[in-house]
Amino acid sequence: MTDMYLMKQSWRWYGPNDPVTLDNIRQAGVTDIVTALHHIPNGEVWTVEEIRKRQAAVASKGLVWSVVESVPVHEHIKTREGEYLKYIENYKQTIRNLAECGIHCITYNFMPVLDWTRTDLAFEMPDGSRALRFERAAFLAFDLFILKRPGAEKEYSDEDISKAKARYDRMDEVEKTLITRNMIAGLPGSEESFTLEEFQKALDRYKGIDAQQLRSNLIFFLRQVCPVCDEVGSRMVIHPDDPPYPILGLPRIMSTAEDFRKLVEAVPNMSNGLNLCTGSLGVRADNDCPAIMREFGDRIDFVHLRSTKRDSEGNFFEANLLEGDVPVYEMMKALLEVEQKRRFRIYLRPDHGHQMCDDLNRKSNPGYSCYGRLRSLAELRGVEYAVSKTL
Ligand code: CS2
Ligand code: MN
Repeated sequence: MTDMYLMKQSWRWYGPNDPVTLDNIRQAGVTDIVTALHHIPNGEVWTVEEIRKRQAAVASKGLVWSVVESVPVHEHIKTREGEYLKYIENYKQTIRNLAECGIHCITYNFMPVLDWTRTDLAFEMPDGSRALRFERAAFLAFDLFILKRPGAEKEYSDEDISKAKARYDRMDEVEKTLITRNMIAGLPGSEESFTLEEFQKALDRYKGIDAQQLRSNLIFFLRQVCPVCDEVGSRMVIHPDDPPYPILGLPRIMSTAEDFRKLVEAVPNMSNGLNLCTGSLGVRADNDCPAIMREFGDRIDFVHLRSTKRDSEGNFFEANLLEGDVPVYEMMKALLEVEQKRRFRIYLRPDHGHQMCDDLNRKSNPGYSCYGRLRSLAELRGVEYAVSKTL
């Protein structure tokens, strides 16, 4: 297999506070680390000194920090107000500083206010492991009866509202507190957390910003930063919306292949890239992830391979890799074919995994415990090995 291009096995590490240590990760057998300087406030420049410090910690265990996930995009850039020009300049400087340190793959997202959203972070699977889940009725109950977002009731059908009311009536105080925390207290990766009041204020900043406006703000941002990336040989890879549709009255613009097509048309620079997350895109039945892999292959340097299982009510949970809706075999085949064509190894990481085995008694970042991701990674290796034999 000397001339096969295989995936670059990577793993997300939240830095020195991550309960899953670099020593653990080394034993997972990956070569590359995906991390971010979470301690630097959104919008500020990541200095070469800070980047080097993290890089040295990773290197001391024989690993390489090659992908940033994420350099967060400040809310002012998303709404194009306030100090957005300053924040864009800072972003450019961070890109340059990362490049100076040899780090060229930069993940980001452009979801207003929230990063990924789940109602339940400990949904019990039949085998006793725990998964992340999005339950639509519970989510609507939060929106309509806990947050009481003005105008929310106009966005849902009568049937939806009565289901949400019934769901709300079944919640005790503990569950109400828990779902509120899951919604607004910041999941790992999202750098923001709010009180209910602050949260409503953050939503209000998007009054008057529809999908078209948000897209134009993203294009504005990309037209500024992509030339810098071109200069220093880096690529911005956008993470898709999760879930891939508008929520809480907020527009979302990176949910489908068509959404990415529009971005590429507006900003054709090759540094305008995609972080293909099959777990996020796969929540929609009309997203064909292997086809997206093939269509945009030369712009995809980073893949998150995980699977979700959806039902007809609009709920979904994060399934075992090989048991969800994502066609993992087809996806791996598309990925390997793109790699051979490009003569390039794409960074691939297991995304969220189940909380299982000893991790059930340990605190870790939701979705980012150790064993569940080890299981996914092992399965991914097996699929890759088998598919590579057929090429
Ligand atoms: C991640 C996202 O855990 C996850 O779902 O894939 O938080 C991702 O890091 C961001 O959206 C990228 O900016
Ligand atoms: Mn992802």
